[in-house]
Amino acid sequence: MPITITEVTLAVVRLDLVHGFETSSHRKNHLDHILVRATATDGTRQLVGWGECASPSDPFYCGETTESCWQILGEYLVPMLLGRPWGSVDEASRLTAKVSGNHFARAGLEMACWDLLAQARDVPLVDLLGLRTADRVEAGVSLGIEPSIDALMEQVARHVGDGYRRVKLKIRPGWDLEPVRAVRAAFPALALQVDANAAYTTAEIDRLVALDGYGLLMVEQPFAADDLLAHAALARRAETPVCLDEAITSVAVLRSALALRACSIVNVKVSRLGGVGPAIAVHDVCRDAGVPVWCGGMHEFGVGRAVNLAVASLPGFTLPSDVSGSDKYYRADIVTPPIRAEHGTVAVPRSRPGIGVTVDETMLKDHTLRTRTLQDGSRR
Ligand code: OSB
Ligand code: MG
Repeated sequence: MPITITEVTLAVVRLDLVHGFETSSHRKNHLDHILVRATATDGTRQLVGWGECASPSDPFYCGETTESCWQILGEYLVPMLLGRPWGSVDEASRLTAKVSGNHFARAGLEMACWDLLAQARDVPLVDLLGLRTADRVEAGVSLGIEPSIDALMEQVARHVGDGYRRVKLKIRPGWDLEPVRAVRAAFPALALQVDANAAYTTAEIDRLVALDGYGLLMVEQPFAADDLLAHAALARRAETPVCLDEAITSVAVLRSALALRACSIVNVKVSRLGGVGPAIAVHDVCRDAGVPVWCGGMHEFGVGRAVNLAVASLPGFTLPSDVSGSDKYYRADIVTPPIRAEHGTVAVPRSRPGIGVTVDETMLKDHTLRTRTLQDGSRR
């Protein structure tokens, strides 16, 4: 039976980070994500599916913001889907295909569709995605820029002490060689990688080449999102593998990046790509090309985190993810059961149909800044 969404409630939800997070572009102490609650019928039962729009509030990682997602979801994506039956998430996505870009907004609604479909079929989401999925996902941590090397070393020691076996350091020109050298000296065997969030220009390429020799797993997105040739130039000169994050917005761009040899590793993010479907498509192309992938994150709350875990369980995800336990980020999450790491791995939710976590309505209410409900009549 096809699924028809009859009502959607959008909620801007704010959670404070336990530790402020600074990247090459800015610092943040809390996140405002939009939770998407979709009520639907599959002909016999009423179902409720959840999605999370993990857009940053500011247009620094990409052009989208919480406010742009609120606008695009409320005025376009949700009205285009309300009241229209679909039999697969691919079909649901085609109903909103006229909306170009806006991947974070799109991903929030698409996730809710996957949750609904998995519940309608009575299976955990992971069972809809593919064969040979893993039960646990190797998780690393992504650590922000700190005011001092000492403060950074304290963060690294804490997370290594918690059992994480892979650490990613945020870098920018001026905060790169020194922190890498210090962490490498103190943790000679630690799996270590760096992420520049597009902070470098090709004039600074020598600094990046100088990272060779510290045994890094990869350098992630040193140059601007659209500058594939700059990444190809670094890949030719450096031994450290180049990984792309912001640059990979679609399978088409991925194919161009691979053809230009701009990267040898890809960070797959459900939100950046516009949902689970596009993330799987990127995974499949990389697997066929022999390019290893790993699952990146956007500081997701429990809903998006559970979805990331299902995606990260696919067989091409051979490198440790950024999908750490919720307690790395938040004192309390909005879902139960809580998502936790043990010995640096996180279990893929499989114990119930759908995304595998339940939204705690009290937590949600306590942290909601505003809501908007749309019904079938608001169809576009
Ligand atoms: O570039 O991978 C990134 C967080 C926000 C925006 C961009 C990035 C990140 C992270 C942290 O590195 C990933 C996470 O722990 O969820
Ligand atoms: Mg990144």
